[in-house]
Amino acid sequence: MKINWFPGHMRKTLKTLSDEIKNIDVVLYVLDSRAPYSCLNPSFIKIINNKPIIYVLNKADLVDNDELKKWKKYFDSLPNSSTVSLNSTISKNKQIINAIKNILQSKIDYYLSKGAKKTFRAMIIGVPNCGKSTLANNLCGKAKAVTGNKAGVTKTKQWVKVDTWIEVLDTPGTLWPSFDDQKVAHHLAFIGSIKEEVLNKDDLAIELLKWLQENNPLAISNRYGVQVDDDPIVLLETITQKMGFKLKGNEPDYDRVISMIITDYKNGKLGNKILDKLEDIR
Ligand SMILES: Nc1nc2c(ncn2[C@@H]2O[C@H](COP(=O)(O)OP(=O)(O)OP(=O)(O)O)[C@@H](O)[C@H]2O)c(=O)[nH]1
Ligand SMILES: [Mg+2]
Repeated sequence: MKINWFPGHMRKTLKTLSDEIKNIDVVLYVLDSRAPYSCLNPSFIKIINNKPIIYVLNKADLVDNDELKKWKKYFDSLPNSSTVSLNSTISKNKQIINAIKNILQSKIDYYLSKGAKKTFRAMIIGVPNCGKSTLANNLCGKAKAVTGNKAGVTKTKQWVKVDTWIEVLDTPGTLWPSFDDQKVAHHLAFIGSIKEEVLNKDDLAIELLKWLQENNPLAISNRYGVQVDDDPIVLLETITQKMGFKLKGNEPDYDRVISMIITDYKNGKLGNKILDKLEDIR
């Protein structure tokens, strides 16, 4: 399955980010903790242009904590940045605000010493569906931005006031013109960052089963109560039989099972192993 998804609106969003960056004090770079490396958009490096970055390892509740700690250590080692891991669906999270204060400390002190009032601006960026709007809502304590578990919910930029001294810019999710590494594309598809309409769902489910068989077979047997076979196609048949999903005429309803597997993974129901591997970082 070859995946590519870079519609015109994403190119437009990248232009918007480039235009906005000059007014931005800090970038909140949101990553889905299930695939933190795959969520790194190569188009962002040039746009960010040396502004301080807070890497937000979001959806931390969906992954194994020990594994995530190793990833946090990796992101902590990157220059001019800090890292926070969190579940941004839980309200009133102060970690990000503290991280912003820390990273902007000298700038904040400078304005304080001048007795000047300054509104600092943070820009939230990330691939589709990683939780940018949820984070914006978390920071302001209100459901100002629309959220949803599919790619491409946010259509335009939106400023959100967080406090007297800080506002954040929520932006639409963006990918990049082509995936050199299809493993990255698959991981992004598993976590719901690629619009389902452009994916071959059969292939996606098979790829996902293959990954789970190799890396977390228990997640499949626990969820569907089946023995995990070596061949993902056989496994798909076994799960279909076990679920008893049937079409008219008693034919097995593979499409329903395929949709179920994809949705289950997206909703964190198929284990908490991180898809990316630290040794794959290039
Ligand atoms: N479990 C869990 N779910 C989360 C977290 N953050 C966001 N979500 C869910 O992830 C889905 C996507 O969240 P959004 O905030 O709409 O994502 P987005 O990055 O703004 O997506 P686009 O606007 O499409 O780019 C929603 O169903 C959220 O409830 C989190 O920390 N943990
Ligand atoms: Mg959004």
